[in-house]
Amino acid sequence: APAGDAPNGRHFPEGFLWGSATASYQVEGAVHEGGRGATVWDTFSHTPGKVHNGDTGDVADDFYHRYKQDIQLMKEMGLKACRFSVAWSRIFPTGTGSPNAAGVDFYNRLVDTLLAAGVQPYCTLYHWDLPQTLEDKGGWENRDTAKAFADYAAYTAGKLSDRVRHFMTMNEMRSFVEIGYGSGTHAPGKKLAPGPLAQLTHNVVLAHGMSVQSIRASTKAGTRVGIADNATATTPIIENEEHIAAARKAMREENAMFLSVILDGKYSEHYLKRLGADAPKFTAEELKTISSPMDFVGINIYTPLFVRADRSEKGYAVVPWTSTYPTMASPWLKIGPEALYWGPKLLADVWGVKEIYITENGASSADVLAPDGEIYDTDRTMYLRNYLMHLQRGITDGVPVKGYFLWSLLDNFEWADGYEKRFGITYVDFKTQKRTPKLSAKFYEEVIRQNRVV
Ligand code: PNW
Repeated sequence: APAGDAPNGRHFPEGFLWGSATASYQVEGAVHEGGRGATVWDTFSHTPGKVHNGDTGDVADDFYHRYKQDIQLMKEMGLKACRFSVAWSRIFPTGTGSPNAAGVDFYNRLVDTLLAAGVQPYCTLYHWDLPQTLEDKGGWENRDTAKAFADYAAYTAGKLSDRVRHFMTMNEMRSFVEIGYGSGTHAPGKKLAPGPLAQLTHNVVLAHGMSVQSIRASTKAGTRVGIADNATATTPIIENEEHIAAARKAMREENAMFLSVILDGKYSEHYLKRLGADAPKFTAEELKTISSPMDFVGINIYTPLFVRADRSEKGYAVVPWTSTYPTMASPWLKIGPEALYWGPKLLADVWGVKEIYITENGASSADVLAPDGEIYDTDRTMYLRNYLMHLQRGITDGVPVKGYFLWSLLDNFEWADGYEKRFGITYVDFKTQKRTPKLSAKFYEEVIRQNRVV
């Protein structure tokens, strides 16, 4: 080991799965090719005033045509795994009905190219690009959407499971529910009242559970099914007994309508009490479906939620952000490396989860080209180094994290922020589609090569 090494060497276990993550609408482009149907994000991004600068995903990173070169980039960086998502409307252009062979072909080629490059494919079945036809029938407010999702997921996973071992049902339920249907700043841009929003949330977790079952029924034995949830990473404000106990309670409570109902098979009393007349209607049978056992749990972690002990009935309180708290280029992205210790640790402690992946972690920065043509994103590199230190600390303490997917391989369509916020470790010139690995890519490559935080 190099001189000055920490006693434990900051090493990761042998075989640790280093990866990167992307999502269909954010990178693919080619929205009118291969028989793809329109999605809520096509509609939303083409509605004036919804996305920064009027940007759309029409071209994005043109990944649909450039995936081979991009997989070559992954290979050069030494990536062991790639998390990608399937665009539902490439497989079923109107959400249901007959499958579109050209769509399946694209993902077949993608998976084959990844495998040939020695990169393991991890497939997400829903990363927010709902077919527009389904939204026209009520979207996630309509319980039939849950059935349509389970059917699409089963069909797609069935086609890929001879080569793809890991499937994630959904990405970040809280984001597309609360931002898409609550505040309305993401597609489809609705602002539902608390009652209908809670019922929609219930349909979403039900869709997840139904798809866990349908994927199991349609895939090869040994297929592993999980989720990529943005579980709120409750983090003790000070690491002592009382605040850690508070963070533990908060973990269950703050995730009540998403991961907690999935892992507990019931809604917490506080959640139902807090909603009162707005609480969702559900049956015992549905709760059973929602909590269908998973093989692994993936969590996306960017920011902690600091909590402290208090004497309230809940036993904890959320600590508000100070106005000077450091953030990355996105105002919501508060820097809190401890979240990558406490998120997975509480997942393991509270629910006994035995196989955890960090399905996303990364940062936006104001990347600029230096005169020598390089991008020295020292802030993103600092961010990654510090978060990875805490991930390593957790694994050393026995937290069963098997892999880490950095968001993102490429700068891409950052939803309502358009192309203004860059999350890539590879810079993309959106005029020429030229890719330039940033300092952070070189840092990550070295982390992977040495299998330790450098
Ligand atoms: C995640 N917030 O989104 C998504 O899974 C990605 O598609 C996205 O590009 C990435 O993180 C970076 O934003 C989030 O407001 C969007 O707290 C918004 C929030 C969190 C995550």
